Amino acid sequence: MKQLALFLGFVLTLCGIGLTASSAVAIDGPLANATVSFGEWQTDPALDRFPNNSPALRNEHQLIPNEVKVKAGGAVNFIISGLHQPIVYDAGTQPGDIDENATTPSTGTPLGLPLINDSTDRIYRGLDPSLFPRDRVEVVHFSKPGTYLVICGVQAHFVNDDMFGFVKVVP
Ligand SMILES: [Cu+2]
Repeated sequence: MKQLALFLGFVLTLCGIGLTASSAVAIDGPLANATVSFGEWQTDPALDRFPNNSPALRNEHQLIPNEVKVKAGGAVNFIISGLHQPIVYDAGTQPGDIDENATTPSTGTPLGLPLINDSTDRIYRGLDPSLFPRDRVEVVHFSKPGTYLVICGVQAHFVNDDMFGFVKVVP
């Protein structure tokens, strides 16, 4: 009898593990993730980046698409092309809420470029873009419904070029 109880306990433990594992399974379907082009290289006139050329004046400072939708628990793939830094603010934050004068200097190349450093309601700040190649990816998880503001942390891009967009997270 004691052995049976132990066995049942073992089975229940296995089930518990199974339930835990299944509840942690990632969401599926077309709204499980979305892709945002975070800056784009121009092609007119033709741009030749070979072998390692990233001209600052040949980059579009935009988020395309400007608004994407994912389900809660989903992710957004920010495909970064150019010197950009994705920063995400909590649901409801508007571009006008950002203190664009609160900055921190970039630490790589270029050195001392003002990067927006307003931590109020900030839920994600990307890498210092001056330390990395111009083309890279950051994948950001969105756990709760709401409309999230995403800005480029490069001060001049946000202030002069309106480089921002939104992630709409649905239940
Ligand atoms: Cu930018």
